[in-house]
Amino acid sequence: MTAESQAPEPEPESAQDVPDGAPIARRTLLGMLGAGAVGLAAAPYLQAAWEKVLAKASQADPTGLTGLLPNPGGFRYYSIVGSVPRKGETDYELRIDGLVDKARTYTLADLRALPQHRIVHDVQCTDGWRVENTPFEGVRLSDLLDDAGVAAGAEALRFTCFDGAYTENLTLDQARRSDMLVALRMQDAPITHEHGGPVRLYAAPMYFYKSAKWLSGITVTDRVVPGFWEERGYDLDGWLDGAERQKPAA
Ligand SMILES: Nc1nc2c(c(=O)[nH]1)N[C@H]1C(S)=C(S)[C@@H](COP(=O)(O)O)O[C@H]1N2
Ligand SMILES: [Mo]
Repeated sequence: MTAESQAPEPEPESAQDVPDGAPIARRTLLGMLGAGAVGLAAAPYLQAAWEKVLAKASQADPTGLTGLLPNPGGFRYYSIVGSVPRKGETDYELRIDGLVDKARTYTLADLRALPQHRIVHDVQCTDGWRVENTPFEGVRLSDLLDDAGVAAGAEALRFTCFDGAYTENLTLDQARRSDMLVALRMQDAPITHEHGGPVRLYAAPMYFYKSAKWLSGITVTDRVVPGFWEERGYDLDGWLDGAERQKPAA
């Protein structure tokens, strides 16, 4: 199934579900959200609640207009599909397969039992927004690759997501850097559903589109397979700056 066949058609005047369940015209919804932002900008303790409203609204918004609403926390919420199932303790799994000696499946508890690494780095989207000094924490991709054992002929990794649509890729050399994480925590708390929890990729030295949310699969491949945005013109390598790729990560 392709992402395009799943994408809802834009319906600018259609009714939308809002958090209280009442149908409301999109224009009204956006108006309400805009009005809410004015007060919230001055009340940092409401930031988390506001981010949830933004995330909820953007999931019901095929036009992407909610991405234009102000968010003092800096993050925008992206999903190429309208709704994503929630997964957690009992039903989350990460599968590693393809060109490996031993395919493996990890639960959240399995992932937590492995050595955790914390990285603080700026997050940068190609759309221009940036969030500085954002901590992410989780398991190194290289540790998972060592666990599975990379087989002869392996060149790259293909990431798949339980939204059923998004894909990403890294070369094997990129994936082995110490700043490539299978992240369980963001901003020193478990990753929220809105930010791609319970597990997302965090490719620290690259633009944020490389950091696949709702990560569910890692397939080791014999070549780079372009991901969702790469098929639409983005660079295969999402390096944040030219210098960074030269220096090996600490
Ligand atoms: N599964 C999935 N992962 C994704 C995306 C997406 O739409 N779906 N968008 C990417 C882009 S372009 C960005 S900037 C970040 C946004 O992460 P955030 O929603 O936590 O801010 O997720 C990346 N990973
Ligand atoms: Mo992005």
